[in-house]
Formats: sequence, C-alpha cells, structure tokens
Amino acid sequence: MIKEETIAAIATAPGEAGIGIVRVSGPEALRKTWPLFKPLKEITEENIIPKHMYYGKVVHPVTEELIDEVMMVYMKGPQSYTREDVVEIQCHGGSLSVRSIMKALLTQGVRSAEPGEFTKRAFLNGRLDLTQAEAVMDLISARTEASHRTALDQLEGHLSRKVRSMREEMLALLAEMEVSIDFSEEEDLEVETYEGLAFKTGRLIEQLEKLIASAKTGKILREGIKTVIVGKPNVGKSSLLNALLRENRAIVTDVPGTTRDAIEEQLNLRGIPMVLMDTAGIRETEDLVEQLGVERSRQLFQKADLVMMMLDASTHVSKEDVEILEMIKDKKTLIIINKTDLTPKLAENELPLWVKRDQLLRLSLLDESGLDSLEEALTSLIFEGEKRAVEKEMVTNLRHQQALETARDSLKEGLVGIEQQLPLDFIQVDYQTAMDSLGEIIGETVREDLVDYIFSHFCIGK
Ligand SMILES: Nc1nc2c(ncn2[C@@H]2O[C@H](COP(=O)(O)OP(=O)(O)OP(=O)(O)O)[C@@H](O)[C@H]2O)c(=O)[nH]1
Ligand SMILES: [Mg+2]
Repeated sequence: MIKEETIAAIATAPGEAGIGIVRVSGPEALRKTWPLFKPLKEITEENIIPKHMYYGKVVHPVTEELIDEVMMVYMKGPQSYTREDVVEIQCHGGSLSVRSIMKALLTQGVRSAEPGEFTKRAFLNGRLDLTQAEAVMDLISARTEASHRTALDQLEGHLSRKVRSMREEMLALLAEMEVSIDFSEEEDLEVETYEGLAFKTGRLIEQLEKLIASAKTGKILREGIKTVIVGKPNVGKSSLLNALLRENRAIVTDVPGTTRDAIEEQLNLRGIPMVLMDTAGIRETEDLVEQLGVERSRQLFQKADLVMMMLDASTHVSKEDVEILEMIKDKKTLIIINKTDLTPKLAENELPLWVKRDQLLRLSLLDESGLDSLEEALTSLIFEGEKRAVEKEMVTNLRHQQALETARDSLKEGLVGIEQQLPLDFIQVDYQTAMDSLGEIIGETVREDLVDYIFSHFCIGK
C-alpha cells in the first residue's frame, strides 16, 4: 500500500437528482471529514462502525453554517473501492449541496481528486488490474446490454485470467529453454526439443489469434456501428429511420427532397449500438440547399461502417440508383427494395451485375412487413454471418488488441527461429517480448505514463 494524500470528489453526475454523493479517500478520510459531520447519534471518530449508515448534518467546519442533511458511511481500508479508508456522504441532489460539501472538505486540507484517481488507486493498491480498471470506464459508458455485459465480464477478470494463463505458458516455455540451454553445453540440442517448442508456440499463437479476432466484435459493441441510409429522393429513407427508431424522428412527405440535412440518431438494435444516419436523397438539383444536403450525403457514407441503400419497388431502376450503387461498391452494403405493397415495376435484372442477390431485401415500410427480417439481416451483416461471439474473453480495447498483436508477432518470429533451429538464447528474446506485452495488458509491466494516460480519460469522481 502506498501512503497517499486524502482526496475527494463529487461521485454523482451533475444536474438535478434525488441524491448526490461526495466521496473521500485516503489515510485521513475519516479525520478530515469528521469536523464537518454532526451525527444524530452519540458516535465518535473512534467508535464509528465501518459500513454503517449514519444520519446527521453537515456543517461548514469554520463558519458552522448548516450545509445539508446527510447519510454518511465509512469504509475502512482495505475493504473499500480504493483499498484506502473511504468516506461517502450522501446528500440532497443538485449541484449546490455537493459543491458546498466539497468546498468544506477542501478547507480541511483534502485535495480534489483528478479524473479516475479513485480507480487508479484501486489499481495501484492491487484491487483491480489494468483491464479491470478499464472495464470500469467501459461499464460507465456502455450504451447497450451487450456492451454492458462485455464490460462486466472484463471487470470480473475473464480477460485478465486468459492473459495470465497465456503468460504462464510462455514463462514455462522460457524455463524449458533455459534448462535445454544448460544441457546443450555438452552436446547439440535434440530435434525433439525444437519440435516440442514449435508445437506449444503454435498453440499459443492460435489462442492469441482468437482473442485478436474477437476485437472486431468488441469494437462494434464498444463504439457502435455507423450506418448510413442512402438512396434517391422519395424512396423511403426517412420512413426507414423512423421505423427502426420506432418514433417519428424525421419528416416524411411524398415530396421528393424532403430531407435536406443529415439526421443522426442512436439506436439499440438487438443489443448492438448503432449510430443511424438518414441523409438527403441523392439527385441532380438546382436547389442550393438541397445541393449542399446531397453533397453531405456523399461524404457521409464514405465514413460509414455500413450502408443501407434504398430502392423503390414501384419504379424502374434509374440512372441515379445505378450511380449511387457505383459509389458504395466497396462498402458493406444492404440493398433494400422498399414499397413492395405497390404494383411492382423494379426487376432484379435491371440492377448491375455485380450486385449480389443475397444483398437484396424486400420490404414495405407502409405496412411494416419485412422489418424483422431487416433487423435480422443487419445483425448478421454486422457480425458477417459469424455466430455472435459469446466468448467471455472478448477484447474491446484497442490498447489490448495492439499488445496482443505484438505478442503474436513476436511468437511468430520465435517460431521462425525454432524452425531454423537457431540457438535458444536467440529465440528467448522473442518470448520475453511476447510476455512483456501481455504483461502490459493487465498492468504488470506497464509504463507509468501509460497508466496516467489511461486514467486521465476517466470521469471525475470515478
Ligand atoms: N406505398 C408506400 N409508400 C411508402 C413506403 N415507404 C415510404 N412511403 C412513402 O414514400 C414517401 C417518401 O418517404 P420518405 O421516407 O420521406 O422518403 P425519403 O427517401 O426520406 O425522401 P427524401 O427525404 O425526399 O429523400 C412518403 O409519402 C412515404 O409515406 C412504402 O413501403 N409503401
Ligand atoms: Mg427523407
């Protein structure tokens, strides 16, 4: 345990609320809070029971002015979030009470906590490893059940355990090499030694590859998938946005060119976070405002992870349709043929040859038929037909992904050395690099500036 200053911060979000919480942590948490707290019961700083709620008042320690009625709880380290002594004061919500309590604490020589400093202390005091600390941040910012679930799994230590066990296997391999090196003083290394090493290294590389592959799903769950609806005017783009959101967000009319500016909304599609964008219908136009909107549509889909291109079943495929299809050729695309309730005119053979038939989906937004299969198609397109990763060890963090890739690449180099039967002390270096980069993930070999960087992205009070 490192002896630290006592810090405090408002732990609840700003704004009007029922309660607000001020958290104090550090060796003098109780001593520095005590002058503010006037308990109703006859308790003292010495006989206070940890983890009991005490009702009382908070007064300014200098002016004795009443600040608020509160509930106070003391958690004695190491049985606390930071493993230090912690005091939490629950007062009335809204910004005034919490801020006045903070000010009063500052007069006692308590320092304002930096962003993420509580969690950083939990990490430095060994309560959480680095992946778990990062999971805390993911948990706070999770927008869908699925991202919440993965963050929770990471907090529970699933990823850390996997990384630890791979690290142990590497350590065992290094030890094995050490032994062989000692023996080889007298004679040349046996071929079996190399074969055994190659086999075990191959297995480790496979495990690493699997984790790295999960990062793709992980990224989607964390950041959401950017999806843009494009098409010529009046095909029903805004109707689709509304149908998926299940609210009348965008204006829908039978006038082509209704949507002038892009509309962006968050959507939770069966647990997958999406950023859904409705755009202005793409066409040649004299109208300046519409021209700008069309230009914006063209730019937007370039940045999209996924494009939903809409066609109108009641009209023939037009020059505009083909132009749009050309533009999105390289994108992950779902082509939606809307208005199937009307007399059909559009024939599939009017579409360019390279349009794959399994990209097509017919529906009618008027009677909402086919919306379910659309959602189905979207989810499977996002995960590219793979079964949804249900692995508990999922990588959702770019930093972890990069460290895993470094580890994999080093082991691959090691494998080349093994195949060439190079002296083992040459090969050991690669295994050491791989081990170190796995250590970075859980924070065992991590640099201090990286730790600072990671925690500085937390919010204050966490
Ligand atoms: N019959 C029928 N009409 C539809 C269907 N979907 C949308 N519409 C109608 O088509 C018209 C255009 O719909 P919008 O959603 O505004 O089309 P848009 O693509 O956003 O059009 P712009 O914003 O002008 O580019 C409206 O009158 C809708 O009610 C459908 O499945 N069947
Ligand atoms: Mg529209």
